[in-house]
Amino acid sequence: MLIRDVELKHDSPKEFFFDKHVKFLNNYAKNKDNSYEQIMVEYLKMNGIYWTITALKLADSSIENDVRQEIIELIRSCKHPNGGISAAPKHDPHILYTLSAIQILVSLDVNLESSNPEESVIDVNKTVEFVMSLQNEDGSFNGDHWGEVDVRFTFCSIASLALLKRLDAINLDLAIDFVMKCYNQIDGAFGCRPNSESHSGLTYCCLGSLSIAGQLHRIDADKLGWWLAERQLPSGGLNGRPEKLPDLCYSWWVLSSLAIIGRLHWINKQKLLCFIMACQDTETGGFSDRPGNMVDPFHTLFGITGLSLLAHEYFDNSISDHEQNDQDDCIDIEKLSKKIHKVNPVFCMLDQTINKMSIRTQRLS
Ligand code: GRG
Ligand code: ZN
Repeated sequence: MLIRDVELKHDSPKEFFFDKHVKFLNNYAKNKDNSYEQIMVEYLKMNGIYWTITALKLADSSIENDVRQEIIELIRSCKHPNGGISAAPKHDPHILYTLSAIQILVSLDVNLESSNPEESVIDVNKTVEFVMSLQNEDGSFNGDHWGEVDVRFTFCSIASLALLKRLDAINLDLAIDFVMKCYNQIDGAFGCRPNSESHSGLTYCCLGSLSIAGQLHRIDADKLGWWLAERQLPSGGLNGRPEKLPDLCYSWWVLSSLAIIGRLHWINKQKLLCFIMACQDTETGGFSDRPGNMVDPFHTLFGITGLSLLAHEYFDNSISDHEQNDQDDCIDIEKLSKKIHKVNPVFCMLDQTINKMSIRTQRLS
């Protein structure tokens, strides 16, 4: 099989440039840094705020009150009469941005229960109706009223309703039956629709849906774990599917999938840590998809979430503490676990926040 990879330079950064990343993220949240226009485009605004707020929360950085207020007002102005939420004002509502908006509001501790329309940022009943309207007869979900079907939209719908505590509003059994139709027996992973090529991003969406629904027993975790572990390349980085280049965001899509099925230790932690660290810009802060490329908040979030999973969830009982220490000589994971909070592998939010809301997810061991 063809292997495409990158080579890490000998002088690649090995430490975590914590303060620089927080500064980079704060600048993005305040929308004051004009050097990242390509990802600040309006059609990704709601996602961009979710990536930034989540990364800042994981780095234990407080969100200034005026920034919080601005974000809440933006979400208010992205609400639509059908209950859906758009990426930016005057754009069309879509489930991708609806989930991001809900994640942001939950992370910012905004009270979604308020019955006073003046106080409530979104109308929860209307938003639930929007999600319900997206489900098709075969259990699948459209992303919006244009009708594209993809398991990404299944995950966004299920995760949105789980955060709103309204999972009973959809036919969850049928939704999971559709997810299982996207399961590929041959490699144990999932595609975007039935009979589509397996991809780790879509595998995360399917495992997240199965985890929320408590249906993880329906997959072959060993076969899937093997396919996911094979995503690691000689550089230590991970790709999304065979024969593709490594990309930092797969430190989330692949690692969270492995964490959900209890097989995170099937990849080489130290090699992946070196790849993640090499994707930092030590001058501006932030992470890029591959070493030396332009940084952006999307890859910055997934660099940090990857580090969080490695720091808090990687338990390898097969090697002794002594060997573990030997392996850890490259990057001090112990120090990292004190700087970065634990991320929830299903919701990609602070684990504490999900626990505080008593939202249950299933994990395999
Ligand atoms: C709450 C974290 C979170 C996510 C919400 C939007 C979403 C749910 C998940 C996205 C999952 C994902 C990354 C899917 C990828 C789909 C796909 C087939 C990408 C292929 O893109 P290429 O060809 O990338 O540009 P590769 O790396 O395969 O070359
Ligand atoms: Zn990427």
